Amino acid sequence: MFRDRLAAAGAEVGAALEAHLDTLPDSEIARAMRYAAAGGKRLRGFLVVEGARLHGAPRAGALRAAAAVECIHAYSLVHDDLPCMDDDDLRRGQPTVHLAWDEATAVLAGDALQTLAFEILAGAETAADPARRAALVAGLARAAGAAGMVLGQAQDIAAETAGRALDLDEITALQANKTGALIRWSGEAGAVLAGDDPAALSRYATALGLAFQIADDILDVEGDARTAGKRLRKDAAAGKATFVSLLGLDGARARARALADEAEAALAPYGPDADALREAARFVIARDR
Ligand code: GRG
Repeated sequence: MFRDRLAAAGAEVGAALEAHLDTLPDSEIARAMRYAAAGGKRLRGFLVVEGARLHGAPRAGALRAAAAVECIHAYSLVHDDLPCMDDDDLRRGQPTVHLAWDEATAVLAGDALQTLAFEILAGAETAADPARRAALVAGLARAAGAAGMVLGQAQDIAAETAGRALDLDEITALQANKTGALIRWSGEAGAVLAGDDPAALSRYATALGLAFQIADDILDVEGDARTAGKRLRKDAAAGKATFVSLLGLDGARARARALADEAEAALAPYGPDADALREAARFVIARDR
């Protein structure tokens, strides 16, 4: 079953990530980083590992790339939860880092998770070929920064004071940056590790990323906060335009299904070997957390 496969890969990625965190000197920051990096579905790490398997890249390097993207993801959640951003009190079923510690610790733990990601990725054990390591580092920096995730976050914050709701094209572009860029990098990384063309995985992950975000908007409306491990119904309360507010619940569900189909179609060159990634596309639109 797909959930078991995701859980098994997630445990492996989590163990790799913990091993890197264990190289840090003991400190309150390192403890906050460990807390922030714990848990989660490890979907981005799973995509890296599965892409690497499809392209025959060594598992050890794939686990490093997977740990790196999960560090970036964890940092983004810690900073997103800060009072100056989304001001959230619950993440992955636990108090957010700025409540469990304080704001300064949360900012620094996020910063250090980000730098740890690049330390892991740049390490010689990630890929023997330095050009592949450099491509992964540059790609992740681009995906996480002011051309990707940070830009999307800034667009999201700007939308709150724009005086009008964003339209469908604007929301799609915002989310392609905010959550899509990191998911796309995760999808492509396995091919890059193997020195292969990532085009098919890129098409897959681009559609998957948008489907993931639509599912997140649906979850915000329909989900159970205890299962999701985070506060829900925030979008409507904030008067934010989402895929649900723009398309309606049924329309959003239909769009997510069409994107999952598109993601699956992109995997045609891989045949049945890519079945786990096909199931991931179905999982993403049906998830409850
Ligand atoms: C602070 C620079 C900066 C960026 C933050 C991605 C992001 C940008 C904020 C997250 C806000 C959010 C809840 C977006 C919805 C989509 C999303 C990224 C959900 C969380 O990802 P999951 O479901 O989380 O993969 P787990 O806990 O399973 O890893």
